[in-house]
Amino acid sequence: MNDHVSDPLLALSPWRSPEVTSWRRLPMNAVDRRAGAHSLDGDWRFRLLPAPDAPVGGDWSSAAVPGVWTMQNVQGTVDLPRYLNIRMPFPEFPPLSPDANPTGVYEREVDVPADWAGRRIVLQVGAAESVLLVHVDGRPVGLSKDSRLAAEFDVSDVLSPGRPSVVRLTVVKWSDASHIEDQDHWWHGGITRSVLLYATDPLYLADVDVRASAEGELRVDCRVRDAGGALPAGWYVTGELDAPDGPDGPGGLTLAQDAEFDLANAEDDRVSAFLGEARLHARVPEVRTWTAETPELYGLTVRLHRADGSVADASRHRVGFRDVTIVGRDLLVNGERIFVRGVNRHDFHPLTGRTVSVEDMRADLVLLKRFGFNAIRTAHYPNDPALYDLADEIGFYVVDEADIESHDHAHEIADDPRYLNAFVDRVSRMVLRDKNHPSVIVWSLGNESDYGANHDAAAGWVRRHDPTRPLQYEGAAKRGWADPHVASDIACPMYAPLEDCVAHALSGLQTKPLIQCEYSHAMGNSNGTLADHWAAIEATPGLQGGFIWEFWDHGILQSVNDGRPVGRGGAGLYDNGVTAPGYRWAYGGDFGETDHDGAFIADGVVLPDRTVKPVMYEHRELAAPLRLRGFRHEGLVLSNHQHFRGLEWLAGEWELSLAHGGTLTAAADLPDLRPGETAVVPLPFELPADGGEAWLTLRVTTAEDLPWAPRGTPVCAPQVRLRAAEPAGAPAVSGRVETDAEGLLVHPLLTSSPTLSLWRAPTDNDELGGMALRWRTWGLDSLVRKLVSVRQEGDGVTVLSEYAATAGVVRHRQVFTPVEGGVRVDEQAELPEEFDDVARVGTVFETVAGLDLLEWFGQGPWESYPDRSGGAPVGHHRVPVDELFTPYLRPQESGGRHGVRRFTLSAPDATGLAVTLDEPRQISVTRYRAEDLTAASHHDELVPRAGCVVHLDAAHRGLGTASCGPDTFPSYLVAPGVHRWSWTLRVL
Ligand code: IPT
Repeated sequence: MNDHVSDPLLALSPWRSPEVTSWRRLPMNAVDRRAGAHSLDGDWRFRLLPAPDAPVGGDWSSAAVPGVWTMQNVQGTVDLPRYLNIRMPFPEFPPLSPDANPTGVYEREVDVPADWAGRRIVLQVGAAESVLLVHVDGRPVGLSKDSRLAAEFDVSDVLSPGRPSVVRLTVVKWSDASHIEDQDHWWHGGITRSVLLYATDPLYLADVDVRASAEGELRVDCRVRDAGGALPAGWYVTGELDAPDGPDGPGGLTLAQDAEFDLANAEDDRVSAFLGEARLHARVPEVRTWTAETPELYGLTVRLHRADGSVADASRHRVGFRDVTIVGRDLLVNGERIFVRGVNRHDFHPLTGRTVSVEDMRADLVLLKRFGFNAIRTAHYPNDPALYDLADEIGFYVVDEADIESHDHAHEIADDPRYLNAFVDRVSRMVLRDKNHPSVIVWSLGNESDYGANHDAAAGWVRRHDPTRPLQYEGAAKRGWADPHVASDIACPMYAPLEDCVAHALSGLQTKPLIQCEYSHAMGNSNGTLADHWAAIEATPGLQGGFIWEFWDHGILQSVNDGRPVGRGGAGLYDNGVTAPGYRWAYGGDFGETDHDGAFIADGVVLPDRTVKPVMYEHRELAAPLRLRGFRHEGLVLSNHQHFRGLEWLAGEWELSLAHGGTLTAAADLPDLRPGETAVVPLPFELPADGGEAWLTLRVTTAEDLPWAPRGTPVCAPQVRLRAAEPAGAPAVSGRVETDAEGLLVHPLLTSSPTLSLWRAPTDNDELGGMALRWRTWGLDSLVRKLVSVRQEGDGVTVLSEYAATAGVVRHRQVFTPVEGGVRVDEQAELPEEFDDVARVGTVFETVAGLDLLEWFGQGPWESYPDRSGGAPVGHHRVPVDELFTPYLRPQESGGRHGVRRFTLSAPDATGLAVTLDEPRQISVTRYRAEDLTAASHHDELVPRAGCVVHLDAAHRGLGTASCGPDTFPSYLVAPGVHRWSWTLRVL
């Protein structure tokens, strides 16, 4: 095995040959062989070579399989994770790759169970990137590309039961295939999914294709093969269908072989006896249909019998009866127009890179389900096979995407005939693997690869093979959302401005459903205007939703000390998104790369440890299955906003929050409503005459234990205002206020007096959208205050000052008036016209240490901003100061609370301060100054201050999504001109 030149697998340099997609790889199929298989997972001998044709000399170390070597501290490994979005990590043009090409050689002894003698033995490698070469005892067995799908090889001839053999898997990192695996995530190298051996009878089920319609039609096509070539006479298949309640429940069926199909085959002289095809057929009475809301799964066992009736092979499937159709410009599931509340999901883990366990995937889906998501796009490649089982079971619509992204060389590759085979190979193998999953409702040809003949070829294959599902491809849709002649049945743009989507839907020209494949980029503190998007989607026929980009922040847990990924052992080193001292969430540039795309890899709705970002609460509310509206003071309108089910799975509790009173609760009886129905219910409370502003919330939870949520899990909290706030009278003047020589307020609880703030630590959107650059250019990050005058007027003090920036001067006035127990502050700032879009206009001050609890009346309890506040109901909230802040990977503006009317900051002995605002305002209370956050690139660099940094904003800019996509809407911008705000500070 040391003579590489004579090894045909190496001699042909397959890593430089896009035409070669595999050699001796078995056809992809949907027969699940995991049960009864012999796992080869565990530690393998490992060598990292500098190139695929380098000699395999020297010492072996060991590496975990599955696992990428870039995440393991394998002895001698110098190849670390690397993050680049679009640009390739090497300069070679397709199909070339660099000569310096890390190549992992994995080896281990394999003992085949003795009772496998005489059986057909198959080696399955779950996934390896990007070229896999397989040898057994030095003999070439096969090769495969297509890094996110399994490769199977028949090893019956090279493995003998009872005699140990050496299996070698050589994984070449860079190849022609890397150019079509240029997705926006970390580059790694290794084997990312399980390796196993399984055995079958020589007579075996080569594939099973299940079609199950919402009308209860079940058709199962079986492909039968024999290792000897010719099929033995007399074989037949049978099937058994268990109803969703299990094999002992009612409604099971026995499926017989379809004689008409056999007859048609027998009469068709193109069909030889060699072609083992059989069909099972049944019509299921009173079928329980599958939807994401009602994931009803039947169990199916297909058995292949020999002529004597004995079973040669069997295959288990779960069947969901459902239809997907496009009618006009609507995507329908079982005839109903659905909303797609989707997210893009990568296979990602902060300790393993790409290897995800079933428990990990279940945790992802359970979380998404709890936060109202009903759809996943498997960006940008077929995800781990278990993900689809879980989606079937928990209930998600899946857009299944092929592993094709040629971003950096998209235009060259889309029409390059050398890559034609690879495109068709990747798309067809995905379809062959995943076709039986009811969750998969749409196929996607890949991502960001321009549009060319190679796509049309793949589309042609899919349309012929699976006419039961629509097909989408953003690159094709780019040529025109209404163009009927492209390889996309859905207009699936990315980051399209909302107004363009609405205009298209209203234009009369729309021909296809409009479902954005990516929108609302979740990088850092983001997802502004999500509520506006959903208001428009729900109000505009032709718009059906989209997939938020994306689920994960792909931070890798890294030891700051040695700069290496921590790897599998790091489980206890993070909690609630925060890493232990000495560790951090690494992003692009943290592994010594000079060329990288920084924190653009951290753009998910969850932090790397799956801690939810505040946008998740917003999403949960926007997806509420139950809606609430006020009705002419006479009652409330409740509506069932689901597509397929009633409200029986939900329980409710009314909550009345009074601004000047407490919170009252009462049990809620939810009406019996079918989807789309509404009911008027009486007000559950007599509204007390006093108490001020009043809000009624319906706290909706799960009524029973569900596979994805225990009973009592919050589902939504729709809210209506029952009474507006009365304008407050001016408090009586009392006492005196003290200012210093600079006109700054002197107060025993403040360590830094209230001054004007126009700056926030730029969010990723502010930075990448160019706003932060403008603010810096204007000098808003380094305002210089100059006192103009201090005047004692009556009992108060009026302070005029100027805040000089590079590009203009902001005149500021503070009027301090002593009131009972404190001071009232009336402020005014005049922004010159040049400052036509600033981050905030407001007050900042700092408190003494020890005031560690924030209690407020306003929106909450989680973080909210002017254009991301839909999921934060108004009420009385209390949160420790240290928990107000969201640790976005790259430190930035965080911790804001919207619509706050008043708050207290207190010590455990209830002393502290109270602030009342003139109207609902944006505030934040954190341990960091904006400049602390601006200066840091990771959280481990931040030193929390002992006191609190408090911002009260007259106006605060929306967050938008400008790091990739539209900025916030004009109504959420902070305009120039005069801003006025008032607040009262009292000592508790
Ligand atoms: C789009 C990509 O499809 C996705 O992988 C990711 O990179 C996302 O953007 C941004 O995070 S492509 C972009 C050029 C619009």
